[in-house]
Amino acid sequence: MSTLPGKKRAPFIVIEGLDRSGKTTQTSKLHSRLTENGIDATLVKFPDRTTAIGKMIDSYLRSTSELDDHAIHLLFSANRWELATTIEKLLLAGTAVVCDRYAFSGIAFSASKVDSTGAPLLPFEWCRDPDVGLPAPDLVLFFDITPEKARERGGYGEERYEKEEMQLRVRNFFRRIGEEMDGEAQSAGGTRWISIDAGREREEVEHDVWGLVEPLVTRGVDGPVGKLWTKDP
Ligand code: Z5A
Ligand code: MG
Repeated sequence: MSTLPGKKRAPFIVIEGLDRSGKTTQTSKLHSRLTENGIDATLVKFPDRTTAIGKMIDSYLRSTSELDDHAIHLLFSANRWELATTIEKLLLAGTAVVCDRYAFSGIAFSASKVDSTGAPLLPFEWCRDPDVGLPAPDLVLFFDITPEKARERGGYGEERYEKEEMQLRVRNFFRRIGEEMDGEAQSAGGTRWISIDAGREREEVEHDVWGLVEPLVTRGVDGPVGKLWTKDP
């Protein structure tokens, strides 16, 4: 049951960012803290490896299957669309949604893929198109971290994409997406994008996240859920 005042809906909060930046650690802490404070909240994560589509993504990421670059990109997007109606319903019913990665990872990682000559395999706009119209987050907290700091955290793992060269390109694409979101908050569906220095101690990051999220969940949000990269809701 909603704990929000009047006809307000709950906010959609996304934590995005680079590998090893602490997204999973902090989305989980945030979800627990909201619940402990009596605020209705649901935690979602993309890729959601539990669905049929998610299982295909999982096997691709662990390199146990091969897929065309276009096909895997569309599967990542479809994996979000599978949950789109659920997310919207939760928000309208007063349950805040905390999300670990979203469409921004989808664009940044796919647009960072290059061929053997270093030429991009998938155009940026093509990568964005399938996610146009998804529920728009009210707040994106972008976790920035230097490759050096990420390395201190045990370096990158064993999955596809977890290579430093790729991560540097991903970082640049995230910057571009963040600048565009800031510049076009309205056309982006009303999303606010805030960069967080994720290279600090867990407690410092948690403190900043809570400071940004707490007022939003307490106050609630007016109006319908926005649509990503779409002017009209
Ligand atoms: N991908 C894509 O291509 N297209 C898409 O549309 C989407 C994703 C949605 C798997 O994602 C891959 O899918 C990913 C992007 C691509 N590829 N890569 N590379 P994933 O979300 O499943 O990835 P992950 O396995 O969860 O890892 P991660 O996201 O890189 O990590 P994280 O969640 O940001 O960090 P963490 O697990 O919370 O923390 C990492 C370690 O650091 C851990 O040991 C923590 O205890 C430690 N940690 C956390 N915070 C701190 C601080 N503050 N100080 C010190 N140590 C810390
Ligand atoms: Mg994670």
